[in-house]
Amino acid sequence: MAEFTLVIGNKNYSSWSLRAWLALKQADIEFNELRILLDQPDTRNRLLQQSPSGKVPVLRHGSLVIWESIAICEYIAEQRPDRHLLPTNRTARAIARAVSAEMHAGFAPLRQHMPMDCRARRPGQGLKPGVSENIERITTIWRDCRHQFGNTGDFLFGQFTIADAMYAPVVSRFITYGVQLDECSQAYVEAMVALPAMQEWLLAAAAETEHIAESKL
Ligand SMILES: N[C@@H](CCC(=O)N[C@@H](CS)C(=O)NCC(=O)O)C(=O)O
Repeated sequence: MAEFTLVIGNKNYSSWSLRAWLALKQADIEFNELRILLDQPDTRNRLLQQSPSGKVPVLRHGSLVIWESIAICEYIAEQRPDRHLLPTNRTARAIARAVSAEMHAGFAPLRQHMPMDCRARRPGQGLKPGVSENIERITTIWRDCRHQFGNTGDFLFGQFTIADAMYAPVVSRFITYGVQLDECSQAYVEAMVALPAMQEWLLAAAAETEHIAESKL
């Protein structure tokens, strides 16, 4: 029995779950996974049994219950300092936290009009008001991080950090909605998708059989 349990939603749809799950995998932490299907008659009750906020993801570590994906990612980084899920350089660490918080708090148009649906391919759809501005801002963040901090690897801060976990669902969305990207952002998307853990999530999402209507996401 692993020390950690992560409560998640459907892998195909639950973007916030992906962030915490990927951080755990990249930290090389063993964990049990409890999946609660979203959009079912008993979803609300099942979520409330596990999660004080009634949302996933939730991480259980002994008697400690942590909700909110960004808090979970920070906790995971603290549990495995040797995995450097937060950059060791203070400047890089501050910016990693800033771009992670910006993702956690923002980009509502993108999240609303390009919901994560890993299996789907909807090129050209979702470009509703505000979405192009979100894409522009996200790709600016990606390029800036890659240029300033990325020279030791393929990720935003070189090696994989919690900032990459926070942007992982955006990577999936850009693929689903066929978003045209500059060379640097496209290379970043490809590096993220090539991660074995990301492949594992996408394969599991593809094998799920539940369908949630786009309008409900
Ligand atoms: N701010 C939260 C957002 C969590 C969230 O909205 N999770 C969705 C699934 S991706 C959820 O649990 N929704 C409840 C429901 O669909 O009933 C976080 O960062 O963890």
